[in-house]
Amino acid sequence: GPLTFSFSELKSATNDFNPANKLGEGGFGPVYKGTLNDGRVIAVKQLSAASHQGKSQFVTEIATISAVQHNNLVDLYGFCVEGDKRLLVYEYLENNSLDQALFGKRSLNLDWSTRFDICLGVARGLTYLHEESRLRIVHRDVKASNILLDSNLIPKISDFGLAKLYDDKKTHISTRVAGTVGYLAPEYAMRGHLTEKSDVFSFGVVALETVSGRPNSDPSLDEEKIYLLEWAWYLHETKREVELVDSRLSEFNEEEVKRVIAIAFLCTQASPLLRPSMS
Ligand code: ACK
Repeated sequence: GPLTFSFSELKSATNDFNPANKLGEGGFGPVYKGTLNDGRVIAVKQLSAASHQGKSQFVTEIATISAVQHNNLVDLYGFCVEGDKRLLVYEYLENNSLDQALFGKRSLNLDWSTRFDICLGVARGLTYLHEESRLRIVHRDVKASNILLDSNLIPKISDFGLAKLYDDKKTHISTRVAGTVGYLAPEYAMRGHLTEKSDVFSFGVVALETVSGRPNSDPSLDEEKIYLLEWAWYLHETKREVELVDSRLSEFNEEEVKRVIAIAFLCTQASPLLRPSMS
């Protein structure tokens, strides 16, 4: 399980939370790069305002990540609770987030097969959370900025502060919908109806951002955007993220993938289901 760290240990690891070591601003608060005495490079997330909600996300994050382990989920080394201070300590991932890799100032030049491998890794991580872990977990905030890439560009799902356990036999209705606009499954956004399929929808959006190289917020996304959302919807309905990405898509070239997506689009055209992109 995760270890406890003292505040002074994390302070010295990050050189007194030196702004030069700041990686960015997460949902929780600032994230710093650091090095522990044993040489491990870490990312330290600091909960900025110790609000009630922040504290509960902090606990959710620790409880959830401690209970799971998978090559496509970020590894939590430990945490620190001292007075009002709350910090989380993760393995450091050298290539930052998928969002940065795709759309950042120093975006990476990702070839086609790397893009697929990233989608596949995210799909595997999610499938593990949904079906293979001891707990059954809905992440609720799957988005490109929550996917971190290691030195080999292996994707690691992070940010479990909004995660929820779910039970197939019950319908979970959230009174407070959490997540990120643009990635939210329509039935969840509109009716608070939460199942693991909400993550599958978000995954579809991430997958198409990864494949198209364009953010889903890009207003100039034309037909591709329709494909994107239709594909997301198709994945969501079939809940077969791994099979689709793995055994079907990875064997196709770019043109063929567009065709697969177009077929999914045609299939869902006839459906009276919600049309997330066009409503
Ligand atoms: O997109 P980024 O460069 O990658 O900016 C965000 C920022 O911190 C706020 O979340 C980066 N970040 C978060 N966790 C880690 C980590 N474990 N390793 C490396 N960078 C991280 C993230």
